[in-house]
Amino acid sequence: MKIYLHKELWNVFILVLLSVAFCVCITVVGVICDERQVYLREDLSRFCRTLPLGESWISLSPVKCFAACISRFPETCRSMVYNQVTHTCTPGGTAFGTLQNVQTSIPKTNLNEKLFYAEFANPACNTSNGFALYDVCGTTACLYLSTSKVKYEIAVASCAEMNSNLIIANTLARLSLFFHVSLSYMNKDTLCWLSDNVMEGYFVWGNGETISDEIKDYIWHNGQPDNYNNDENCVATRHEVDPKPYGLNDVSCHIQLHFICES
Ligand SMILES: [Ca+2]
Ligand SMILES: [Ca+2]
Repeated sequence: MKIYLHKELWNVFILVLLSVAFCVCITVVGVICDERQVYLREDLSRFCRTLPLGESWISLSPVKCFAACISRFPETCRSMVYNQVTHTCTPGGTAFGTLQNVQTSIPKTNLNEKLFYAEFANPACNTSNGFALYDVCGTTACLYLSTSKVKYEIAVASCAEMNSNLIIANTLARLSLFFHVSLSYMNKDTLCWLSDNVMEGYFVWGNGETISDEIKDYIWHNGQPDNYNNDENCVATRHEVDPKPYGLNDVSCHIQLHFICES
């Protein structure tokens, strides 16, 4: 794995780090023998957060901090929080944006702490048919945002016709990406590929997965799912009526809503 600092970062702090990055890059390539290229990007807005992976330690720079994080947690390290004053390095998982009820995330309120997250190369995206790349805190997806409302069944079929699928938000990172695009780019209640059509109360994503432990405490809007009128087996965002806190709502599969496809 090669670690680079993101080219868009140009402030003085980052320029100093760039000279350090090269040395650490060589070290990490030698240890890990992995040709993936990873950009290490600072969250300048303090919008992104991450879940801590373990105890903190002292590292002399953010790049060395991330290299040690990758070494200790090769499967799960995707970010770190670095304190510029104390040089404390706290390892983190995949970064994500705003989600309700996430209490254990880092960074904390200390202004000396900065979050850096790994950003992998963008996935292929054919933008000639209305798809485009969207990114939240290093998680990138090729998405089509609907301009009209349809029933769930039609949304699933429409995405399939475009060689894609209705969006699956099965991780914290993908859930925050879905919320972010639904809220910031569409500002509409938006369907995802999740339903309890087969067994009431047993929600299954379009890829066959159930709701994971990682997201089960964050996915639902307050009081949802409620299977209102005994007729709610499909799932959508709920910010048109109630903008905060963000969370999903079970809705009738017969009502027409906007949707997002992912290729
Ligand atoms: Ca239901
Ligand atoms: Ca509901």
